[in-house]
Amino acid sequence: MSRIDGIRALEVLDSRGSPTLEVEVSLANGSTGRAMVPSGASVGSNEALELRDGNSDRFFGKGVLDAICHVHNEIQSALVCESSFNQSELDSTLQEIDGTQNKTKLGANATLGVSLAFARAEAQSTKVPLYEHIASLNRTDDMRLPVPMMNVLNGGAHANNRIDLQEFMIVPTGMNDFSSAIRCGAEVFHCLKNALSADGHSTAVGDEGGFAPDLDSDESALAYLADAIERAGYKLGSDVHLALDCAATEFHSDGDYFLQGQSKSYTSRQYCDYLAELVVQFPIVSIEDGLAEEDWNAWRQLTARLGSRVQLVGDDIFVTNPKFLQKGIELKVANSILIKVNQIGTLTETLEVIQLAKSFGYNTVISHRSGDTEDTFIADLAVGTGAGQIKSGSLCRSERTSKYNRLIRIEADASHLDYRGLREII
Ligand code: 2PG
Ligand code: MG
Repeated sequence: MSRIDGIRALEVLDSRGSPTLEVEVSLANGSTGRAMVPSGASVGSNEALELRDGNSDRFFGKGVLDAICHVHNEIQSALVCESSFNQSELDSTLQEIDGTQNKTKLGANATLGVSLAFARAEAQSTKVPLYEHIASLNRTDDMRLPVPMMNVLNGGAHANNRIDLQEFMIVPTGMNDFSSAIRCGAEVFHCLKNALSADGHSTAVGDEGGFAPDLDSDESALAYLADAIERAGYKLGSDVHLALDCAATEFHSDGDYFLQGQSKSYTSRQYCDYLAELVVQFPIVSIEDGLAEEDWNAWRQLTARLGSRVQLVGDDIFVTNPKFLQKGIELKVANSILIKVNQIGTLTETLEVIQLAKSFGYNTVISHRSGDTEDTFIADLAVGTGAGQIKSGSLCRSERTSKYNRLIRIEADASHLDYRGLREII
């Protein structure tokens, strides 16, 4: 419980050079906490609202001064008072003063910045690491280091190439600790770079730091990854597996999936067949958004078909929202959920959806956004909730590696924390 002395919000830049909020919360006891808000490109249509000014004179309409005004006005007047708050009271107050389903009044970027900054300030005032503070909010002692899913090849909305699938990830499932998993990822990343360059492909990187070569098929991208893993001296399918984020909502329209790279249109059923074939061809342990957010029926079929062998992660379809996850649980859709704090807009609601997922045996993967910042909150969130997995992009660009580096630091400081490798996923 803490009394808040002041809240300050600033307009800073994210990794794409677009404005975002940084919020600082000062407590009456002198502690302070700061947080920066991430931003997506392939955005689910039911996500909480990211409030942008729309004033084309500034940042091409992307300014966040209105959200900042909400922090300095409505939010500040409700929270800077004689009362003390704990995290869930603070987050309920934010929800109340917003009063809408999707935070359309204040903006989820305003509420999230305040919510995360307050959590950091409270961790500082109780003198515990942020992940331990999060574990105490979550009433769990199931803290552990997550398995990283590292996106080393970018396509879709995150790159300027013909590859339709958005993320090709490596998952070092056979490592014994987190820092060895990162070392493995970095070694594979460099082998991939050499192989692409030797074949005359570009090694410029996309939004999440993965390479963005203009390859002609998804299979070719997967083959490059498989080859790089072996060149780096690891065993494909035991030391390291593969994972995909298709972000299929992006290429779904009028009921069909149109893959530009192949100039080919698939029905939902044919597209499920296509994914099932990829799983036979390559050691893929996890597929995120294999289908579009509105294609619930096909999601059910895909889950019935692959769900016992492959982790099927719902991102756009669940949008970190208990209401959509509940529907998924009832319909037996997916077996895992991607957790993005800015899809829902407060820490307490994020913790609720993680608890709901775990109580129904769904895996949880904590995620960055394609527009991110140097803020490392999600690293602590992954440990403090015992989420099991994290994806924070590739092994370069500091807004990606900052999360991995924070986890390396946590591992070094807290030798009691467990790391479970493949057992976490399957
Ligand atoms: C995703 C994310 C993060 P974006 O689809 O999972 O990798 O991308 O932030 O653009 O939604
Ligand atoms: Mg996704």
